[in-house]
Amino acid sequence: MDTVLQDPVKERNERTHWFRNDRFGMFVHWGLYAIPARGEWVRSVEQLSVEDYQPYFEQFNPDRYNPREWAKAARQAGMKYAVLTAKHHDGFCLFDSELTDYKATNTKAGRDLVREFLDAFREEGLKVGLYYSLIDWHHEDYPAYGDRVHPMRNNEAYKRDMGNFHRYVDYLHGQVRELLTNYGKLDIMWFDFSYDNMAGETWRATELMSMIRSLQPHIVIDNRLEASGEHGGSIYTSEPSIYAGDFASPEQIIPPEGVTDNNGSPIPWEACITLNNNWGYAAADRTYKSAATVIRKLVECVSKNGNLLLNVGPNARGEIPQESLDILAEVGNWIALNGDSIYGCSQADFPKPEWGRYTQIGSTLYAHIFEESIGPINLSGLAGKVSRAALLADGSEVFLSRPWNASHFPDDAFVNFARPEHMTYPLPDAR
Ligand code: FHN
Repeated sequence: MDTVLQDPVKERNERTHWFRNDRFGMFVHWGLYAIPARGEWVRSVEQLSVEDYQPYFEQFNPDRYNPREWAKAARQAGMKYAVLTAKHHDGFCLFDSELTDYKATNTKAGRDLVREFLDAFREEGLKVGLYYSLIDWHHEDYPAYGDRVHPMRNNEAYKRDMGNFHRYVDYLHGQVRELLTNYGKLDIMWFDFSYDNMAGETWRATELMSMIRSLQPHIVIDNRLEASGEHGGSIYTSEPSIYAGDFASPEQIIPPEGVTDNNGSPIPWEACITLNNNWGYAAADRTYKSAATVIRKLVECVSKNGNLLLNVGPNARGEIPQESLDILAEVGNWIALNGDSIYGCSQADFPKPEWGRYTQIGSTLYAHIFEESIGPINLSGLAGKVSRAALLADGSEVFLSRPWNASHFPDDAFVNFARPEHMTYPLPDAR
């Protein structure tokens, strides 16, 4: 019987207040897989044995790793928090765990990459989180044979007795304890991922959550101890389990209507999205999203009560790809002018207009006009509900009664026009 919290929704809302305010974070997928540079699933996709993968451990030496530069790029992009892979599915630990030799401090790097990351991002004023993979392709007690996510799925040579799986779960709990004990205050714990019968109590999740809440009671946790992404889990019910998590984690998509529980009440959620098509560094993948696309995705998330966790995949020398840095800088230029329409904002009281999206904070409405809006942009629907309108970027007045075309506005990906003192509408009870 899963333990049901006294008032889980109230507790969740208190824990996630900062998270629902900050709206925009950086996801960082980094590890040995940056050397083959074919994405973080390369061991599985190419069915590489532990021995095949070992050269990457021996070579790993990110001589250009300077997390302060990463943190500056995130801050300047308008990101308010960041999550780093402390251990991904390949089992390689970027932190100095006492429980394994398969860690960065035993490579030529000789450094605790997690500690340096956390220090740097805190110094830049961002909140910090760690991603921890429940799946572990390296650990000898993690199931291999037949497990659909293990690289050597049906290779008899890798057939193992599930009988020792409890030793892996002990290891998992022990490493989470290390991360929550040895690295200061963490703001997010990002577990990844549950599947088939590998979920919930298979990870001894009740015991794990009790330990987490005792060590860092404030920490915000995703829903993947129980599920994966936006699929399922008791977070979608009015009685979430103790390990339901604090936010749903749709991946590579923005849910059409946002995320609500089975009573229609909004649930905190965060869409995690790659800048190109890979989480881990993939040298050949140049299919980067434009800054305009990123901004619109951020606006869309916020307009539906959600967050955007935008991923970068640093290379084997420890550098974020220049393409990613350029996009982040351009997004940052937009947010510097328009951040009021993102931070602290949520879904508006008005239905989505055909020419873009609304975000709202208190009685202030922000209208985001997407440039592909065709034909006149009719704002008259807001007349009588909004006192005045102005371009957020330069404060210039916008007449609600006048039909507009997107070309009337600066050639941003889209423009906002609002300002607390210019575009307010009477509170519902004052109408
Ligand atoms: O398998 C992982 C994948 O490598 C990546 O870490 C994403 C990020 O959310 N999570 C899993 C796929 O859902």
